[in-house]
Amino acid sequence: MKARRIVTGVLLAVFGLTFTALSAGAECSNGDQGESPLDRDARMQWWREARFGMFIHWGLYAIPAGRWQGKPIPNIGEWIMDQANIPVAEYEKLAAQFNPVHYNPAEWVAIAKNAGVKYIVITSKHHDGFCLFGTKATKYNVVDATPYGKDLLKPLAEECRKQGIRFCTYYSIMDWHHPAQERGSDKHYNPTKIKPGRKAEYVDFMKQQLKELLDGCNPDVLWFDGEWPDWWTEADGRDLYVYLRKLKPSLIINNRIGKGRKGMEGLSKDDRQYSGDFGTPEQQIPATGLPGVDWETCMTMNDTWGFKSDDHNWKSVETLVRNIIDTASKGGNYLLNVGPTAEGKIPEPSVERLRAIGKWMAANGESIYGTQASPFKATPWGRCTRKTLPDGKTRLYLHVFERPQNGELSLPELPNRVVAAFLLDGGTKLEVKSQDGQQRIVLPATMPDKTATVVAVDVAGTLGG
Ligand code: FHN
Repeated sequence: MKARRIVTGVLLAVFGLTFTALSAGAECSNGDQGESPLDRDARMQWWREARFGMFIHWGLYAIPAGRWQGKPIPNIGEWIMDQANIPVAEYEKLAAQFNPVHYNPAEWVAIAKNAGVKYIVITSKHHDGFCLFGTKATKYNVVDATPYGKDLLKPLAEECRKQGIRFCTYYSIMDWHHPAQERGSDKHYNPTKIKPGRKAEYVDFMKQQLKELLDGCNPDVLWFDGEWPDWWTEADGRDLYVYLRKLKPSLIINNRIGKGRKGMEGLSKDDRQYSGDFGTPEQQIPATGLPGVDWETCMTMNDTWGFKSDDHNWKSVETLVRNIIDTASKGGNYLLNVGPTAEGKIPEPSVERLRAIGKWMAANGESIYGTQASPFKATPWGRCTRKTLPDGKTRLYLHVFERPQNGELSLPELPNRVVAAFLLDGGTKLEVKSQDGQQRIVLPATMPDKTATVVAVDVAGTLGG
């Protein structure tokens, strides 16, 4: 064990320096050698093109579902152990009640796929320490500790592969159950402290579980969280990043493996100096994207990540679709959460919204998938994304939220000549006028899709060229 730590230490010292040097040049270290910008682009390509993922927060917390000893517990459902200050021995008893008899991975993946989702990120172990996968590192897992008695992640991973969706998984560094960590205060587990002399033990525990997850489910992304306790450092994150990328060089890892998150904003211009491949704003969409920084915002559909029986504050379909558009227009990915019930059902209000999102994505997904950020500073009528077509032309996708009073879209910042404009859904051609040196697109009297009507605009040459 000690020898391994020395080797890791040396490895880190080398890669740590390499990583910093490389990240200054916007690359990341890749196991045994630096990663070139081309290699990084190739590794990130599917993720950048995907633009839309589904988050799944599932675990023992779905049993109390926001209530404890008959009382409603405030805040997000998956924090009930902390918010109700439930003793570990009491909370552990939930495992004996966990029996998701209605869990149907094929149904969950079909719901996601029909919504236009390209990747799923499911919790493998949240802060409460309960593992949704079979693990030799602890008995506190769904196989050993519940009447259900089967791994929950492997069948979902297999279904994702069958249906052409990328499987990814979430892992919390902070662990309210592991004996090497202790509660932060009398009233709260968060943020945990590491017990003296037991950090290496816990890091080894994590590395064992993460290797089990890679071997068992082969996730394409490892989505870390719970990195904020002060006993976890950026250097720890970098060591873990190098360890994981050596195990799976194509793996993508978020910036919460280290200390680069910057609160709920999730990313900053320094993002490339920290471990991890993408920034992680949470419950917010940055005002603008950050050139050269990959990022993904994660958001709930109501107000909680884990299921709460009394949280009915569901976002409208219009809000959810416009969030996808807004995020893509700034060069980011949108990770939309569902919190399944203890029985294994995705709540009906979530299913209804995902179905409606899927309808919009089926007609307009071309304007989201594989697009880059808007070239315009201001688009008062909505949002814009863009794509380079195989013939080298640039296609702009103008997502009209509010039809301008004069019925025209002006493109003052566009020096390129518009060669065609049409409604993406259905192909109806639109008139393009040039007036006072500005190109203007004449819109139909009523916009076919109140949520967002997409006007496709093909321009000659490269933008600004
Ligand atoms: O504390 C967690 C929370 O429960 C949830 O998992 C979110 C989702 O990104 N992450 C943390 C809060 O930032």
